[in-house]
Amino acid sequence: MEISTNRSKDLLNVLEERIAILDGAMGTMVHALGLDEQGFRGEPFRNNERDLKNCIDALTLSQPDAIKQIHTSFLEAGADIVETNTFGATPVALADFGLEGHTRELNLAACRIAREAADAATLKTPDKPRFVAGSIGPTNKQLSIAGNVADPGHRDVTFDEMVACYKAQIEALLEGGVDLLLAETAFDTLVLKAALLAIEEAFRSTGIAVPIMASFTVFEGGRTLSAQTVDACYQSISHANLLSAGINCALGPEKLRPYLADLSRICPRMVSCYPNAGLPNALGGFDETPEMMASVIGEFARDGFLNIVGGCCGTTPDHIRAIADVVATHPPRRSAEQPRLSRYSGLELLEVRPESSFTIIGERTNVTGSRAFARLIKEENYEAALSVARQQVENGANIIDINVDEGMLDGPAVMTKFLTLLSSEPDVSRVPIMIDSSRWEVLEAGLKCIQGKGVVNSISLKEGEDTFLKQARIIRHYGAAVVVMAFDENGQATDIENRVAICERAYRLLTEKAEFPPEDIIFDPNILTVATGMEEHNRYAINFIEATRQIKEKMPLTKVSGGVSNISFSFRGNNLVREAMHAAFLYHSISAGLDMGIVNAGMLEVYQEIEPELLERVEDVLLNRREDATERLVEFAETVKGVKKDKASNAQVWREGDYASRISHALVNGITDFIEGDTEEARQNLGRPLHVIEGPLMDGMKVVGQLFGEGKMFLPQVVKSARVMKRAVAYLTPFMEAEKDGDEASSAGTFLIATVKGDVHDIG
Ligand code: THG
Repeated sequence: MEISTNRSKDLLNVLEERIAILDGAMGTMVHALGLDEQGFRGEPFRNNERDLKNCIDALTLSQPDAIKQIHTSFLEAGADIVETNTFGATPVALADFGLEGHTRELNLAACRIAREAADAATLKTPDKPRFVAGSIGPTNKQLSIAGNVADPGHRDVTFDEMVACYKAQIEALLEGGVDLLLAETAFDTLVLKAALLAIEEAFRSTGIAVPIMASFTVFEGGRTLSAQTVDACYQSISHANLLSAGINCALGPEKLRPYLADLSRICPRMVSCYPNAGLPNALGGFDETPEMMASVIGEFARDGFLNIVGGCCGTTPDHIRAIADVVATHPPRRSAEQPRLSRYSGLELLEVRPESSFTIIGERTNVTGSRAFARLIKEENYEAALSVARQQVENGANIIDINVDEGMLDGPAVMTKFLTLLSSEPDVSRVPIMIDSSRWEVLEAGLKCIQGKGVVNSISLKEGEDTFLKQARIIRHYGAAVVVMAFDENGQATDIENRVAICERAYRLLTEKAEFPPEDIIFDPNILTVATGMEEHNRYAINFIEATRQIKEKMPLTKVSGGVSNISFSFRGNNLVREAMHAAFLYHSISAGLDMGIVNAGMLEVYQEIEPELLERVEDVLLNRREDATERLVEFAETVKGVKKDKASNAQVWREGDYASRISHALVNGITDFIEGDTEEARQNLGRPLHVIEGPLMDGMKVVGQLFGEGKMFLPQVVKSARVMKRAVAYLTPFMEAEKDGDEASSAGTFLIATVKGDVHDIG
């Protein structure tokens, strides 16, 4: 919705010109003014039996003049924006004090008080209009974190309950005349997402739309309480139509600096920051003086991090005055143009850049794709089922695909349960989640459980445009990306023209009618089984590859993905052949532009290492190179049936080469079993340990680098190579130390080397 109030538009004008000043802490002032327990009580709460101490929101009704005085003192100190006294005025938070029935009354009254104070200040200085922000706190409930450590699958409230709860508050704030809304101190992004959805709903129900600020809270290490990094957190809410994103509370200004710098760099919106006056001291007080705070915040302004600034816990009108003075001489931040990349998030950000290597989506957490996972889910052995997810991530999955579609299971309930448990596993929920189902109810249930920016897998035009658009809009509201299958009213597309045409039609609908950014669209032009013996299936692989090429050419910002293991269903039970087919199919598809694929992350084969005869027969099938391709591959498959794809078992062959070729083989295939013996042999031949590193080890790594560059190896395999390299170097280290000892006089000097975040060296 368009911004509907004139004052809100005035605010946008102010923000064009300068850094706007937000007020300081309400709670600190309440204590400073000595609004004691009586103050919390008073009318109309005289008969309330609950302990109202610390229910600051109740003061709006029992001490309205004092609250107004606090607003006025911040306005006099230079604040452009004052926040309503409604941080805890949601039904769930008020329920702690038995005041949930007063939600509407408290919010309306808080708006009236703040409005009066702001309007009086505007009258005094008409050239400096003042604004009221409706404060929306995080509540006392969490959705991504279990309230009870003993029961990580339990939540006190549901996502839908949180949306309804927030909506009750927000409707009152909008009717009360706020100029903007501020969802603040978010430490669980799923709760923040609920607030943002409630805001949209409240805009529609009241017909009033105002700018939205979102502000989250990070702790030491730069993560929210639910463990998301700042960039992952921003990505989770990047779909919302926000005025600003920012950080407030917890750490005090100095410790927020690196996280604010991160946010400022990646955020295409305005950026806000209102820190505490330092970390709380032993008595729960805050020690930073106005001068201390202002000096750090002045640096933030100078460095171009800020559009809106103020104070959180412990900040007084003096702090706000000092902050307003120090930022007055600096222009507001101008956000840099962001490249249009596909970005997803779990606890951490996943960014797919044009130069990124292939993105691996783990397939094993799928009840139809893994008998083991299906059994665990049916037995409700969630702990072991979670470890299937963990293995996928350990084996290099960048995203995990989760599918619980099975006739006997209650899909929405099982999806909810599994995702809820998963959110308590930081080593797994680090990566973004792909919610995989052919049932809409399951997809929607999944969307309500993930705090990151995930992917919905999938929707299609199977049931026509109306259903497609309706689902797409809902997915967009939750901020997820989407997989679109090349399927329409006439069925699944198999020829190239249809695969591409359906994707183009879906693209137009999504971008023109559902406000989907192209970079959030992932096309799946159908990976279908080949070598089935049916002639009409012979072109399935080659058609997928060609369709991928055309889709990427026509819609370059979108991504293309597919379920890779589908290609080889004809060879079920014969993993040697299946893995060779996957490696070859991936190699050709990636050359054509395939960005990501659902694969068994632990089982990827190196293209270069496929036995030449098998590779030829596999490629004959995939590329449809000869009439008898299927027969010839089946024939070959018969000869290797039951052969374990265990690399050590065909050790004899590669063990016969010289040490250099053995070392190279070990590095490319990630085999650690013999590396120490081979390294020793090289050392004896070459004399010095350094010569081994600079010779056969580096030569082997060069091969790895080249294969990686050509798309014939993937990151998880390179990580294994790195492991082999590390073992070899560890073996050589004592020999190098010994050489050094014999050479007392000389010093090698110190060499300091750094790498940037996100660089490939992160893989270790
Ligand atoms: N496109 C999209 N999503 C998808 C698919 C797709 N999701 C599901 C599927 N296809 C991709 N996932 C798998 C997962 C496993 C297997 C195939 C595809 C598989 N599993 C072994 C089998 O069936 O032989 C199971 C062996 C075992 O039990 O361990 O092959 O195309 N968008």
